[in-house]
Amino acid sequence: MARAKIALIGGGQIGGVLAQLCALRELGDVVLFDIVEGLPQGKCLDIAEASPVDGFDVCLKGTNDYKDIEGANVVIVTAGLPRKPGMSRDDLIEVNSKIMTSVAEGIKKYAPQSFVIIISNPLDAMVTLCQKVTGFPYERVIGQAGVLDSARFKAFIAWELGVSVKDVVAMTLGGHGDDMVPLVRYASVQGIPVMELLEQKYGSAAKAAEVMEAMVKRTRGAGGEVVALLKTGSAFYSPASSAIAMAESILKDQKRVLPSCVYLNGEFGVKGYFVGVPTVLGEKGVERILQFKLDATEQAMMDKSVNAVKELVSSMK
Ligand code: TXD
Repeated sequence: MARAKIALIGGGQIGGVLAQLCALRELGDVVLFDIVEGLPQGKCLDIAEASPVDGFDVCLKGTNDYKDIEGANVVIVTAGLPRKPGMSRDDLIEVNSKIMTSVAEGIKKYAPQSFVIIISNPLDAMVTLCQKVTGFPYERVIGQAGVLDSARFKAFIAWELGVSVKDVVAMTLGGHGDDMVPLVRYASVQGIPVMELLEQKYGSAAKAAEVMEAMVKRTRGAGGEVVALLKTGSAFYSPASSAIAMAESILKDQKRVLPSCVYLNGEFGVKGYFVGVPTVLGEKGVERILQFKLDATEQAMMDKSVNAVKELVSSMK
């Protein structure tokens, strides 16, 4: 059976890690595209030369020609500028919209049957634009934000409680901005509410709430925290790992429940916008959106986040 083909558009920081993860996990053959000559070719050669050490059998090809993505099953897009300290994700909209338009045209022409996972910021707007330009069905165009935002939330909870990250369940909803919605009520350690464990640790509900509030705040600002440390760009290891989890679930039909930025048609009270919600990802792409009831506070936070997405999208027109 032929191997799957994964096209990575953008061979920068995230693109390079994506290529390496695809190879290490033998997810499929990789084509890494960038407009900078030599960059994707050099990264692919470098990764391929590690194959005898790591023991993976996949082909890696760096290219500056869209034709090489022909027949890709999954396309992951990181093309675009990253943030610098002091910038918000939304500051990237003008320049990254132009880039995304050309990228989407390339995907439409050469990989018309592919599933597309967008990583480029501002995420919610870039997914919207990519779907518009490609005209692909909604279940085949999704954005990565929630897997990473949730992973950050989970990591902070695990470190706070001194338990394995593997045993923490937690999720964020909404847009990939400072108004994202970390769901405190559903955060658990193997089903045990995190709030209960925090209360035991600190001896009072008030202190537990304070500690949780700090973790929620850190989650919302986690991208910026990394930008402030790196100074020259934004997070790249964790966004790559997150998108790979989504691609793997689609390619292997795992039907994992992963928060993804997807088109909503009334779910969670949102119609006509791409917003982060829990989805089942499988061989058909977005196979289902898992809906559940939000309480009044959560719904208010979700509405605020969705309004930010709406403003962002309208600023693109
Ligand atoms: O969780 C998330 N969604 C994110 C998103 C988390 C962190 C960073 N996120 C965003 O991903 C970030 O704000 C950027 O918009 C993208 C890519 O971040 P990365 O750190 O990989 O940026 P780089 O290193 O600058 O790489 C971008 C590459 C670079 O090599 C450019 O030459 C290339 O994009 N580029 C293009 N490729 C193809 N086609 C065009 N037109 C193009 N223009 C630039």
